[in-house]
Amino acid sequence: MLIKIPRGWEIPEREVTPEHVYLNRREFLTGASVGLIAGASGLILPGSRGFALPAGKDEPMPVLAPLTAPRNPEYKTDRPITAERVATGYNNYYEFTEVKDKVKDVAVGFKPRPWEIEFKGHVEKPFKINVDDLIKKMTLEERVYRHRCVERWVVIFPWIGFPMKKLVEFAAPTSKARFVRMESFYRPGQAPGQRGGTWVNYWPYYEGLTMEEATNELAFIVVGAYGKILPNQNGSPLRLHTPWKYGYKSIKAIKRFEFVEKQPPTFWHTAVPNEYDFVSNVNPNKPHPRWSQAHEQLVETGEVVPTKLYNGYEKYVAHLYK
Ligand SMILES: Nc1nc2c(c(=O)[nH]1)N[C@H]1C(S)=C(S)[C@@H](COP(=O)(O)O)O[C@H]1N2
Ligand SMILES: [Mo]
Repeated sequence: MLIKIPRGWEIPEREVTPEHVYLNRREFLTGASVGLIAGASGLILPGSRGFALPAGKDEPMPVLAPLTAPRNPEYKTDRPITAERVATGYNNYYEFTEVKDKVKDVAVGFKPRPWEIEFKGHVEKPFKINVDDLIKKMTLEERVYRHRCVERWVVIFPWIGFPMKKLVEFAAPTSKARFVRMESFYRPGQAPGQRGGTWVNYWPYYEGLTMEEATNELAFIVVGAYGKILPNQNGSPLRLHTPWKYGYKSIKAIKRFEFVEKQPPTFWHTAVPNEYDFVSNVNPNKPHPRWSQAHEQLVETGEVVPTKLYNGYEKYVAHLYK
């Protein structure tokens, strides 16, 4: 089937940068059943299933240790939970590969345990703790959250974890702390994306939040999903999820939390400053420099729906940005 790629959507090779590119190009080039919808506004998104299902239906799922926790009924979504196979098989994790449906295969060699996490900066006393000792100190709960990538794809996750507020309390920051800086791992031996390619000089991945954001009830430290420990490809052993922000804020496989006075630089802002800022709240009215954010697409069904301000979490976070 011949798919006509409209101008404006197609991205010239010279503009190929992280985030988005892969989605935009590959979906159109490989999706045999992809249809295009051109809305009145000129919006163009894949109409029918725009995403290849990551694993063949018959391919067995990997066996992970069970991890269950009571679901917190406060956090509901207007859409069903994405099938595990889809949400754990369609990933952004540039340390491994930029090919979304291959991340899970490339990340099999990653060893998320044993894992030490370091707390430093403006804290009463800097310390390190084994991830499982940390998890034991926390009360786990399950939260169903919408997960919205800046590239416009959406999945709905049943995460297992604990509020980041509890982690901040545990770290005991001093009154000087105004931001939390988070840093991921540096292991070129286990992560091919750290051995070469476009981002070779940028690792490890790093992100940041204000203290108000980090202690907002939505900010969630994730250690499991779908009733199991977190798969490597989704950020094992421990990651962040801030559901009102674009997915790249939700740093995976965190090794360090540092409490700082000044707004810390972030990975994507450093790499592509004009496209990714510190705040990065989901906002349908603020287009990315190269595409609209007015709509988004569910990975599982291909359905295209309007983007919601703060990804639908306005009542929890709007006051932070007044
Ligand atoms: N360490 C690290 N964290 C990361 C990324 C990454 O490349 N490396 N990608 C981010 C992006 S762009 C998104 S959309 C989400 C994807 O999370 P998921 O694969 O679990 O859906 O992780 C974020 N966290
Ligand atoms: Mo993303």
